[in-house]
Amino acid sequence: KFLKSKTVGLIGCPFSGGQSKNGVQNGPVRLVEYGLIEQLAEMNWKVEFSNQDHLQSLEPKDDPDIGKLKRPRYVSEVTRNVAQVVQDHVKKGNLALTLGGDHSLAMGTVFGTFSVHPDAVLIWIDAHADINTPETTESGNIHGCPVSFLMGIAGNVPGFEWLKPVLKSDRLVYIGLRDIDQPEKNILREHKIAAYSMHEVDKYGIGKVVEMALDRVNPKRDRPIHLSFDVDALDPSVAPSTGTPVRGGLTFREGHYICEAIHETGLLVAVDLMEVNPSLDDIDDVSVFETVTVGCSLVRCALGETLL
Ligand code: B3U
Ligand code: MN
Ligand code: MN
Repeated sequence: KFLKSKTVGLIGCPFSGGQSKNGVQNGPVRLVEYGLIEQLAEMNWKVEFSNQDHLQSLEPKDDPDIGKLKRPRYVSEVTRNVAQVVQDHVKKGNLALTLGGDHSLAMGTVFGTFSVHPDAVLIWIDAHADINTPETTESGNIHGCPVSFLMGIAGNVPGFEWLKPVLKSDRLVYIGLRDIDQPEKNILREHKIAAYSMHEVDKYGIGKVVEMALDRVNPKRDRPIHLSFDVDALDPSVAPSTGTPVRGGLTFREGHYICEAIHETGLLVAVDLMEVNPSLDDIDDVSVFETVTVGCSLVRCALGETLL
């Protein structure tokens, strides 16, 4: 409905500046090495791949903290660039598929989508709410903050003037939450943001949860959808190779079901797959293999791969 052709703009973003562990910048290369492009081509997608390897060169020589925020200038420059690439694809009617990299990149991807489709909705699949403000963040890691910036509740942070608030609180829904800071809980409540934690997934089942989520933000099923999938939403037994794993997550099938059901709406215009870290210290090859392959298969399901 919103796509002009079966073309996917595959955007590799080797970026780790939104958090403090090394390795997540290698996520995109690994996903591609494991065959993602061929797999999508096999599904009859035309793939326009661009690896944004210039992103790392945007790192400023000097990037002192602003308040608690770490590497603010670097994150801002990178996400501003990513926003432009996503925007170009979405404007052309391509599906924008961004591979991270850490989740601060979603400041760029979501901004890019919403600058073309201001009426879009954001479905955020994550163990974390990533809605800390520069005031509430304890870690100072900006990958814990992108949603507050997108909503315009982050206040004025020097360097982020370009990031106009595009996301209204009733256009955002979370699935998979289980590790939320107290100030984030307050923000979710205050803004009446739709959120389905693992408790609701257990209580209602994933089928019902996805339906309720879509009913909340997209009742007429007429708004374009941006899906931002943090691989740590999955249980660490399924996707261990990520920077901040949290026990009690989505099963393999629950994660895939979400992607399949959102594909079925026919409304998807952009997908992010974030926080795949194939080069963590102390991680074994099997864990990396499982995480990268599950990442590829989530993407395939979001792009229409079916079981039958
Ligand atoms: N809420 C914490 C932890 C966190 C958020 N996102 C991830 N971890 N991956 C924070 O740092 O803001
Ligand atoms: Mn996240
Ligand atoms: Mn997360």
